[in-house]
Amino acid sequence: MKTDPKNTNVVIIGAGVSGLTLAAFLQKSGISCMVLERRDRAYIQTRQRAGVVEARGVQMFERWGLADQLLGGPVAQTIDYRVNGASRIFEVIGEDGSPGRFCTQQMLVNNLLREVIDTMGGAVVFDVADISISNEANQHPRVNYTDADGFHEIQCDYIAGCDGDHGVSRPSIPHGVLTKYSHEFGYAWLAAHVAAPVTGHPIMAISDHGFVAQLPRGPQRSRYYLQCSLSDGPEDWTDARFWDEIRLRLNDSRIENTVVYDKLIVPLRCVVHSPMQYRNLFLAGDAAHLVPPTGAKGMNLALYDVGMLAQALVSAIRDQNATALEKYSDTCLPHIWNYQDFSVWMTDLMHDAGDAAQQGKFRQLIARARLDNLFNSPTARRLHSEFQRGMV
Ligand code: RFL
Repeated sequence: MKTDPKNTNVVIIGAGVSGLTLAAFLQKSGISCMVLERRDRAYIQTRQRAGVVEARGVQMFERWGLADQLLGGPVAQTIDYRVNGASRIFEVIGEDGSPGRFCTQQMLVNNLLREVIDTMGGAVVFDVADISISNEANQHPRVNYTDADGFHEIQCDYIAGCDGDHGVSRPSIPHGVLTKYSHEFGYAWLAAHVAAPVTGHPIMAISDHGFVAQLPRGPQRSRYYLQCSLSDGPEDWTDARFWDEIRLRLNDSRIENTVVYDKLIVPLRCVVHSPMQYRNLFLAGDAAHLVPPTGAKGMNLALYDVGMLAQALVSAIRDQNATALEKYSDTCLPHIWNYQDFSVWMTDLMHDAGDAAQQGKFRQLIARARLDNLFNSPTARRLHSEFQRGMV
């Protein structure tokens, strides 16, 4: 049964890190919004992904007065870059001294839900289905959806498409408006969440047998990433094979098998959809671009987008000045391309330097020389630190 149209300033599609951050910023500015999420609350509260909010993101949350409510404590960002078992510790040192903060994506999403729903009384509707978008010229946009109560129609001023790579926002834009730019690396990562803490520093390890990383995901948990074939499925990686390969690539026979909670195959690729807007619909986060997880930039780019979008929406709605909104895509894309460049550089470095079967011995030695530069050249070290902090 059709209900009366509801009105709100902004409909946000997707309650991931970008949708919920945007909702928090808009609500703090007195702009009404509504978040529509296809999953249930329990599912999004337990979805595991990123680990650190970099310094740029921390400064953004501080400007909006939400850093202490949403983020964990400062994190000394160090990386143990290992080559065939030999450790070299890289310290991420910022020119202005401000650190990133440890905050898993899951922790940030949980804190955002508490802030948006419980503290600010915001509207987040879970378990929605059949979202359709009407975004015609010279008309208020409308969003239709169904939930357990039936069919709903919302009229709004603007729509934020924060629904990831497989959402409905981007496909609602007519064919030919957006251009997709993409790059495939030709390999994948097996991502596994395990019951073992990182005991020293987070590890990014290069080995003649392929790449492996171990990153912290809580006091007793960590995430391993193992380079694997694009054609592999989780079923190809028994726990026994997984742990044998970790010991081999980390050159450490003392590592013990522990519980493996989940295994996921992530193909490594880059995608940019340009422009990031059409009429009154604005794309943010993974709905607009994807980066390989090597540079740990996906969540951080999503935060960058919604910081820009929130400011632009507040100017347009509260101050009746739409200039920043009209330039939203032009403002975000140079930063996104810069971090695509960093992510490609990191991904090539970490994989070319490893298994020579990947790109050949010549590229392996070039990549190892680049890695030496990170430790021997103050200029290369400073630039790498600033990219890690998101400040370039
Ligand atoms: P999300 O987090 O995917 O949220 C999108 C939300 O939209 C919902 N949705 C819909 N809702 C309504 N209707 C529909 N039709 C819908 N379709 C989808 C989804 O259920 C979901 O709740 O996108 P968002 O908000 O743009 O955030 C992007 C980040 O999640 C992503 O970039 C990062 O997780 C990437 N990433 C990492 N980023 C980092 O900065 N550092 C890292 O260390 C890092 N590690 C990773 C990662 C991503 C990974 N995977 C799973 C690809 C590690 C991995 C393994």
